[in-house]
Amino acid sequence: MKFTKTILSAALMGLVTFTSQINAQELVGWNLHTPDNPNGQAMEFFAQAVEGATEGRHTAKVFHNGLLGDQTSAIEQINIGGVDWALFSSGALSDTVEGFKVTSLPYIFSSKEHMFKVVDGEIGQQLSDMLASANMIALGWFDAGARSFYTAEKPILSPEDAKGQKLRVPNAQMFVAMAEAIGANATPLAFAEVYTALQTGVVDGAENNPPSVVSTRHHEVVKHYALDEHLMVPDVLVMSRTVWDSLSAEDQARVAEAGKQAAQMQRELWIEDEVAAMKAIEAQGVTIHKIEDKSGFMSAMDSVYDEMVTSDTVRELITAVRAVK
Ligand code: GTR
Repeated sequence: MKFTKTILSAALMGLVTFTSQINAQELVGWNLHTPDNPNGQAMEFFAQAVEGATEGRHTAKVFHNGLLGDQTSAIEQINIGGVDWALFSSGALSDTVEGFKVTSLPYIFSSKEHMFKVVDGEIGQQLSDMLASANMIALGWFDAGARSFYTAEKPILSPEDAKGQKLRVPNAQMFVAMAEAIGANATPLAFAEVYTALQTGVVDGAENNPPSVVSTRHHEVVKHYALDEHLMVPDVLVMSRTVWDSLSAEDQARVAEAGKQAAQMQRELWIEDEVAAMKAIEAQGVTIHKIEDKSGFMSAMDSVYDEMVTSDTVRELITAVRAVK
């Protein structure tokens, strides 16, 4: 990362004041989450591992809490050099990299084991190749749990309950299609804006995994969490291909190993954090609704497939994902 380049792109985002902390040699990392959540911790680990493994030839710094901008702009920044490495959600990437539509489809994975088998295997490699064409090198797949709906007044226990509710979704076509499929009023908003939107009643609810509900304190401003688990969208740790190409082959191997270790660490921390988050949500007085029969949600979301699956590549990938046992 060249200092001037960082200054320029940060200036574009109105963030010049923060960049004075950025050292000329440092690889700038973008994280949407807090430093102490599993993603933040694993990214800190990665930053240190890169420095250690390359004997200081490369150093890395993570900017947490979306300090360098929201996820949509961070994806653009990786292309223009404002961000060197980042943790992105498959969902957020689905508008940019076609294959990520597949990992962002409702109920595409039958379990967490299925999801990891897919992303750690041949299909994950195919997705990595697609990412590389979009100037990103995949370094590790992180657990992002399952996303479920949480609401201020009426719980969403069936698709009918969502009708007319204003639900916040991330800024990607897939999420909008998903909310509309159950008759909700989809309201795309950046992650950082959701707390206030819930608190002031701009939206009636949102959807996310338990650790994100707690780290954003959304559980303080809702009453119901209905576990329909409609989306299991893994996150992916990426490095800008431009930066990657500038590393020696040895350093690339070391950085790749650091990415693998960071993913391993994150997956372990995530399991503990998910349990702690569910306890915190309950302790806050939010009613947790287990949904044993998800078939109503599943069939309602069939229409998302009709809308989003528009190419043979995506169709073939879906068939391949379903064939992984
Ligand atoms: C989180 C995910 C983020 C982002 C966020 C959101 O679970 O890790 O990448 O998608 O949800 O809802 O905006």
